[in-house]
Amino acid sequence: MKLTEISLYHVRMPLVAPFETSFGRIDHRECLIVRLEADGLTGWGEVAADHDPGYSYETTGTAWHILSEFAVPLLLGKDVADAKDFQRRVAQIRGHQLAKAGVEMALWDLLGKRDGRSIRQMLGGHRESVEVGVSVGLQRSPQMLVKTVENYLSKGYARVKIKIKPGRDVGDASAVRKAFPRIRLQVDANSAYDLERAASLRPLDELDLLLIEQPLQEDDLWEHSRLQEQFRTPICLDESITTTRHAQAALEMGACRIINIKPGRLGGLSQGVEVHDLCRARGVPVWCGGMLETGVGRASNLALASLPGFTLPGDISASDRYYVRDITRERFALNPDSTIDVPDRPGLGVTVDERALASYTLKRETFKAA
Ligand code: OSB
Ligand code: MG
Repeated sequence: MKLTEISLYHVRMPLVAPFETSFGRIDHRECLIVRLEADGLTGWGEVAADHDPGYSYETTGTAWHILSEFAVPLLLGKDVADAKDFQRRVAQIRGHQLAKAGVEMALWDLLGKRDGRSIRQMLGGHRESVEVGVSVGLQRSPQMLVKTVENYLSKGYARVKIKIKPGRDVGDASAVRKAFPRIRLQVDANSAYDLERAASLRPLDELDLLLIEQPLQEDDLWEHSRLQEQFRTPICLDESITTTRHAQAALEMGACRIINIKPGRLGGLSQGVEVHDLCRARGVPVWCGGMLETGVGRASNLALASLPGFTLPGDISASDRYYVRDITRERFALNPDSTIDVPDRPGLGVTVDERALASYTLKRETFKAA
């Protein structure tokens, strides 16, 4: 489709509650929203980078720079056939997966609207609703954590992930396990440990956790493989897996037994499907991670998570877990069986509320083909 107009929005939205991880605490989330125009149609995408380089080196600032200076000139006025063609065109931009993924998402939305097909259909997803859980940030105390978890359980979430960091790991996880002996529980360290310090996590192996997510540094595939040998609980990698090659290497060297697939971190939905296919062929379970997305990114995650290899619940919670007012007219609700419905209208299947979007926009720029 010939891209006649590309707009970038730098957005900042208040969260319903602060979210704290081993890399920091936020009460607002930033992102970039991408809008593509082609053949009289509009496609929307979301760049999941945040303000600070805590989770990834990418930020809303770097994404703005990379997209406006390098990606837009490669794409504007060009006839982009599909995601593969898009990836070929932006291949000369090294890294910056979150930035690329936001544009690829908008392209999928356009292609789906042109063809009258949902992204789920285009990707070959077979589920109409997907199992989800909730990611709970660090709380002031283990008691507060148990209360917060209880509140989410009462809303119907059947799987809980808690964030951990040194000094707030075994105690927090044990308190939750003791209060709720039967729930599906997992932990996420966001790279807060080194191999030596991670030895203190050994008691986690007795808590019947689904997985331990990203304990070590993101470039430490080898050390994750050493750590996995010491644990019965599967290690799951998030930050470490930014390409299909990394996924392959991680599995070959036993650095993890489960992969968290975030299409943003991998550079796009097409790359998310690639890692899914690789894992499925090897019998490795995957699940869809989250980045506190708006309704735009949430719709994309739901479509991806409808693929058959996503056998563990995703970090895709209901809209009201994140935002009082979202930028899509559709709000995603939790079904009583801890699932969320996958949009079935063409493209992402959501409508952007442009007034809400404008109210959160710090900066906007539109590039038009000559
Ligand atoms: O590590 O999975 C993570 C949010 C922002 C950045 C990284 C992560 C997260 C979450 C929240 O855990 C998942 C969600 O509910 O969107
Ligand atoms: Mg994570």
